Amino acid sequence: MLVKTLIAAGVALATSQAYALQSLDYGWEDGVGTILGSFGNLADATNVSGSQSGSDGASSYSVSGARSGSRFLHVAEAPLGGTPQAYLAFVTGLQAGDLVSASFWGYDNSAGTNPSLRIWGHYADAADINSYVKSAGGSNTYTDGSGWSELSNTWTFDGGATDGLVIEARLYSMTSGGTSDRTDFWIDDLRISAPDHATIQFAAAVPEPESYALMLAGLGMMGFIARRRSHR
Ligand SMILES: [Ca+2]
Ligand SMILES: [Ca+2]
Repeated sequence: MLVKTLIAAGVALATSQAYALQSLDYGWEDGVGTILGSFGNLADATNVSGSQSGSDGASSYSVSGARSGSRFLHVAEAPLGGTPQAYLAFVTGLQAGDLVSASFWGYDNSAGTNPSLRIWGHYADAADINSYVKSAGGSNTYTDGSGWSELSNTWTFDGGATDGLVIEARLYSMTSGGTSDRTDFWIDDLRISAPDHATIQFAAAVPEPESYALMLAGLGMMGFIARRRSHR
């Protein structure tokens, strides 16, 4: 499915816009990264490994481990309410007509009923991932309940309002019959494809505030040294 999508994108590019595609694969294997942000009642984003168990809203259920590699993402909806969103990636520097494809795998052992996951997106300003501008839509397909299943979607950037696209995992919990005010979810193997001129951010690529401040301080010092030298 993804391959077909990329081929279709390639054909579209060949006939209209000549830019190269970049793609990113992230499977949480760094053991550190989680998500870039969230909306709604999203709780306990953690980078996990090995067998995990949690609540499906009514009873305990478990996953034997990562879909690939050894690490994967855990998130929860707690307390239940609305449709929480986990921000998995932020694609910025986009222009009208750009194609962005994204996919990830979600764990789900309840076919045809919640809990389930979907892939969705919304527009935001590149300077602030929390600057919701408007929905970008997504795929109406849910995780299929067979264990790990893949969710994917391709967006054509409309470019009218802003220059960033946030890729979301949307969490759907039991709406009736539940006994717990919490549902756990697991995600692995994120893949993003975007034009070369765009920037793809995901959780592991964001510098810690401390190291980022040090980096800025270092750049400032270099500028100071350069200025001093130019005065000699
Ligand atoms: Ca993984
Ligand atoms: Ca389900």
